Amino acid sequence: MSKILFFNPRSANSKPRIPNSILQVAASINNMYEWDFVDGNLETNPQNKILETLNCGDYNFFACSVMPGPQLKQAIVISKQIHDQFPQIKIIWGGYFPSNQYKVVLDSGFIDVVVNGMGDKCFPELIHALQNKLPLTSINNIIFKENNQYIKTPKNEIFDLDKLPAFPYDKLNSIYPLKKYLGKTYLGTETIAYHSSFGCPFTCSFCGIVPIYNARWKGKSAQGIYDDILYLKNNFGGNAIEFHDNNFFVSERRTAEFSKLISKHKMIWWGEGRIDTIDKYKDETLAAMRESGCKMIFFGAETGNDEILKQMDKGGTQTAEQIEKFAARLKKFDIIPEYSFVLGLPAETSQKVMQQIDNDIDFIKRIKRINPTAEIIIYVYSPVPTEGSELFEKVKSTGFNFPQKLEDWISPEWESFDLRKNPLTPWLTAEMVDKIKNFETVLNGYYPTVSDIRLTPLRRKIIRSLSSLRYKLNWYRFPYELKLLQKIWKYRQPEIQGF
Ligand code: B12
Ligand code: SF4
Repeated sequence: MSKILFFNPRSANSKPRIPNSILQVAASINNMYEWDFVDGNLETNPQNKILETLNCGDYNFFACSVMPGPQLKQAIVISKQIHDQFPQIKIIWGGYFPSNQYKVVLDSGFIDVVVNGMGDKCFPELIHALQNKLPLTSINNIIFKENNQYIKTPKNEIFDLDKLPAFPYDKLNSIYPLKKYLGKTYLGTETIAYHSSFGCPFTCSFCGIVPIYNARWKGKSAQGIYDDILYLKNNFGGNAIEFHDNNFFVSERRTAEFSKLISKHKMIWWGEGRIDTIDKYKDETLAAMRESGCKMIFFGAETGNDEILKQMDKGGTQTAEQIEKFAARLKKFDIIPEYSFVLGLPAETSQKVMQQIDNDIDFIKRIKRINPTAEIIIYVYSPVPTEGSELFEKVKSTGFNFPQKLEDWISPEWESFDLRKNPLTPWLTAEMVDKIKNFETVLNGYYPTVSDIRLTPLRRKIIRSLSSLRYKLNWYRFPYELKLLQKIWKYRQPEIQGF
């Protein structure tokens, strides 16, 4: 009987979250195959731990979850070493990075199969087929290479989440105490990470979800979510919930039902949603959400430019005016809107790119005037290969190219690219990138994020008064004094590390 070793590469420097990607795939084979798990977030040397585990000779599969960014570092180095040292072990990658970048992954020569999107049904089928040397072509949701051709099998619809097997939380707890995953965050002292839906009904042209789920969304029932949360809370602890869905709030009915169910437990909760969706919610739903513990919601505000919004937000109805009004509306309900902006999109001329950046900076300041509690997250635009989208075609026409070799993704420049901090895009000059980053530094100084729980009131006061003149006079250049303080105080940026 062969065994599977799952690996979750390190994704954050602190506060490990419940590894939902691994739990969900492990649930699909839990009663069929033996498996073990190594979490790079909880091991000082995961490479040694993995090699030692594989040395026993019982394992035939190494199954790794990969999202863009720092996870790639351990994923690439360790997978390559396994391939060299244990050539009989099949290496399977799943998650957003291999699903979107399958060519570079399969061309590496050391990854055998990519799981494209949800792994629940295909993973057990894949293990069975590989074990018995059966053809893979009849298995949906996978990509592999045969005779130098990429074989991309058809996609399944999103599964009914209420019918999928329960997560093996107890087994996880026997490997790593589950308590270790319940981090202290802005939301609570023991924060549960939960993922309650797949996909998204929209098709924003910059988004890595679109190529995988093609504007489909399916959510677990409110009762199902509630039961899982209660199971975790009663067995392992938890007083807050961080919903990891791409778009938690698609169904107002589900949100309202969940709010009603969870309200008696006084758990603070947070999720990601769309402004144009939640703006349609009834006042009573918003009130019930806040009453039940929904303290903050993350929104892709993206930009204050209606023309760009249209270009980005195909199928959506979001406008600059609505972004402003909605910030004011949420203030009435005491829900903090966490608005994320994407600056530095391509335009016909360099002047136009700079103009867009300046306009967005003004717009962000306007939002802060309307609702000073609004949290602002700034990303520099990093293209995602959404083949055929208007925006991606525009990007390609500027000569932009993704790395051609898997190892290149872990070079420092591409790592920063993944973190949407250094775009490597030909239309953005150093001056533009500096302007965005310097504004971000000053903004974070004048309005430090509430989600950094280590930042004491005194530190907040000091950094706010230090950045006050800069912020008011629009003087963002060379904010070295603020950068230094943020470095010394290890200012936590929620866009990179989460809460
Ligand atoms: C949690 C999370 C984080 C956490 C990681 C915490 C941790 N666990 O250690 C933090 C906050 C650190 C983070 C950071 C980033 N993240 Co992140 N993150 C997520 C988030 C919200 C949830 C992931 C999750 O648990 N999903 C739940 C599971 C059940 O779903 P799943 O992963 O899709 O798994 C299914 C399939 O993909 C597949 N599968 C997944 N893994 C595997 C493995 C195997 C072997 C198999 C067979 C199948 C398989 O099967 C699963 C079950 O069907 C996702 C959004 C999302 N909704 O998934 C974004 C997401 C993955 N992140 C994303 C990004 C871009 C980042 C950043 C790079 C962004 C940034 N600018 O800072 C950073 C840097 C990453 C890093 N530090 O490594 C993007 C990726 C998009 C893309 N272009 O590919 C996503 C999709 C968010 C988004 N909407 O844009 N992230
Ligand atoms: S609403 Fe969010 S998750 Fe949905 S397509 Fe747009 S950016 Fe992606």
